[in-house]
This record gives sequence, structure tokens and C-alpha cells, in this order.
Amino acid sequence: MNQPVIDVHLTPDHASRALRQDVLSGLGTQPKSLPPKWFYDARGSELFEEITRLPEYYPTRAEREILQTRAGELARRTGARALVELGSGSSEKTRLLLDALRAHGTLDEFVPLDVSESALREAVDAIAADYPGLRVHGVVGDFTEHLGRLPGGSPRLVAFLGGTIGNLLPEERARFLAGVREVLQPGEWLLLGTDLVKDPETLVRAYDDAAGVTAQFNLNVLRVLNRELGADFDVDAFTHVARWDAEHEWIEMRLRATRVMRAAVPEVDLRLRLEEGEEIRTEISAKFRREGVEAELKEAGFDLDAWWTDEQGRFALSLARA
Ligand code: AVJ
Repeated sequence: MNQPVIDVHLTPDHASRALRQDVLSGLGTQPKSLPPKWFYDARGSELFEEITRLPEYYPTRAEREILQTRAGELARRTGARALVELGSGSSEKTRLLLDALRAHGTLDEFVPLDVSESALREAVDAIAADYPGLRVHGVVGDFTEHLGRLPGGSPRLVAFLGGTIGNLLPEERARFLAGVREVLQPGEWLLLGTDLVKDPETLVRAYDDAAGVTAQFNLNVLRVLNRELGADFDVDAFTHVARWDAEHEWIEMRLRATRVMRAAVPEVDLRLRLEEGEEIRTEISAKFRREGVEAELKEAGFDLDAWWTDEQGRFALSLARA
């Protein structure tokens, strides 16, 4: 078995500076917000894995169905030598792609990139053990920042699955897609997962499950701040809110203060006051339509080669050519 390699671009020092910056700009201004990437410490990554198994959270299953149906076709269309997976998490669905690309005979390298070092190490070890002969080159990094240093032989297939692109604001999305296009050669590939617009009840239930796992996932960001920045948020005094924004066509997750609250974040010298009922926005998860995805890809310099949805039309995978 080849020894897997892991490059750490997001050093603990870099991550902690980025966190402090995000907390200052997000909580030091009104309305308050925090970027979703700080959910994913070891516990947050585990909670997310648990979310993907909830009956209400359909995107993971819908995307897996598409991959099961289309992976062979995708391998033939792309002939990819390297699979680069951005925001890979546990890399569980990735196996469907690895299997198809290996069966096709072109694949020699897998490059997973994730902000969570713990999740990445587990994934890298598991994949390296199960795919002897495959070069596994993990990158601990932020997909909005560390795209310039992606290894892998051409043609590469960059997979950005799960609908994570929906966590970016429209202008961040445009920058991200243009950045991916920039690191690719003409003829290389992007596989993009997007959750689709559907009835609001289904959407809200997916982000406000009966078992309360998503609530714990949301609250986890406060635990991260308490641990990493010495903050003193009373986690139990917040409730989880998931709301459909029909104008922007995105789900918003928020944390609502159930009483007037003061909190200190000593590491950034910040003290804040929250009114009763005041909310901190912790995530947007945008939902898409085909025309919008195609236009955003085009704008970034990609051509849509294939648009695949699950049987129920809940989720889409776009295969785009640089
Ligand atoms: C991992 C970003 C795809 O937006 O659906 C799940 C994260 N947030 N439940 C999503 C998430 C709440 C998820 N992504």
C-alpha cells in the first residue's frame, strides 16, 4: 500500500487567526453572523455525518442515488486520472467515483481537501487502506483559499459535492467557481452538487429535524468559540432556527438568544450584548435551479456537459468542462 501524504496548508495558527478575524467581523457588527466553516471541529464533523443519516435530510441520499446511476458514464466522459475532492468530509460518497474511475482504468491519484484535519486523516487512512495502488494525497485547507496548490495528473476531475457551494453567498460563489476554473487546464472537469429549489416544508424539515441533531450541529459553533477563544456563551440559552428565504432561495440557520445576554470573547477582546430574541446567522444553504447553475458555470468559464438529478428531482449533479 502506498503511504498516504497529507499537506497541511491550514496550520493551527492560520486557522486560529482566521477564526478570530471571522468572529470580530461577524459578531462585532450588526446583524450578527458567523461563517459555517467553524461548525466543523471533530464533534461538528461527526454531527454532520449524523445529519446525513436523518430521515429528513434527503440531499446526501439523493446525491448518492445520482452517483450510483451515473458514475460509470462520468468515468467514460472524463477519463480522469486524478480525483480532487473539495470539502471531502468523510469521503464516503467518493468511493462511488473512485470505484467507477478505477474500473475505467484511468485513475491513479485521489486528492481530498478539507478544513477538518481529523475528518481528513480518517478519510485518507480509510481510502488508502481500501484502494491499494492509489496515490492518496490529502490537503488540509480551505477550498476558498488553497486551490492553487492542488496536485494530480491531467485530466483532473474536481468534485465539489453535497451542495456545499450553497453555503457561499452569490458573489463568493462566483469568485470560487472562477478560482476553480483558473487552476484547471482546458478540458479538465468540475463535478458540482447542488440542492434544488423545492417546497419550503421539505426544505425546512431537512434543516430542523425532529431528533434535534441539526440544532446540536448549529449550537456547536458556540462551543467552538468557547473552547478556541475562551468565550463564555451560555449555549443552553440559544435555540436553533431554520428559515426559508423565498427571495434569495436559500435556507438560513440562526441561533436565537432566549434572553438578554452578555458574552465575552477574551481572545479577540470582544464583549457583546444580545437582546432577547436576537439572532446570529450561522449558515445560508442556497437552493438552485438548472438555469441558474448553468449561467453561473458559464460565467466562470465552464461549459455544462451533463445535468443529472435523482429520480425525484431533489438534487442535481452538474458535470462541467473547463
Ligand atoms: C454540508 C453544507 C452541504 O448546507 O446542507 C446540514 C450543511 N447544515 N444541515 C448543507 C448542513 C445543516 C450542509 N452542507
